[in-house]
Amino acid sequence: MASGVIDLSIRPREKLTSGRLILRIIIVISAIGIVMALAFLPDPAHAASHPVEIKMGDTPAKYKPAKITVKVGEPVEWVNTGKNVHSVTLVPSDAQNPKDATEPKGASTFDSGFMAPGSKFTYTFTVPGTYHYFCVPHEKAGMVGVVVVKK
Ligand SMILES: [Cu+2]
Repeated sequence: MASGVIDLSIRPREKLTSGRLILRIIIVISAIGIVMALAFLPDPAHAASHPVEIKMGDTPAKYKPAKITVKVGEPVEWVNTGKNVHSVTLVPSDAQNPKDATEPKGASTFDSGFMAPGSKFTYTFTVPGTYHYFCVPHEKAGMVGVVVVKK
């Protein structure tokens, strides 16, 4: 970078060439900027190829994070990182509190069933909106989660 700038000042006579060099430097600086942006900001393409992960722990029994926002078609993966059985359930008839199991109009309900420690459950949302789900054994203990799905 710095040496490139010095090279330019050595040949001030070549106006056309220096103009081209300035353009090249601008391109290089832009490329560096893009690389830095990719390194420090979340990359949507990267996020799409790796599911968004939610950990399920025991003390307290919680989803971490309890609330996430994803895009339609972006897979979400729940991992039971605890030693107890958990679940990822959006079945209104199984909920003790109706507010813990809601889905947008036209969306399907889903249920992982009981998940043993170390097991995973993946679900891909196809209808945008807000989903409230819960853990069957720990709903009363406050193990509830929210997924906001954007178009
Ligand atoms: Cu649980």
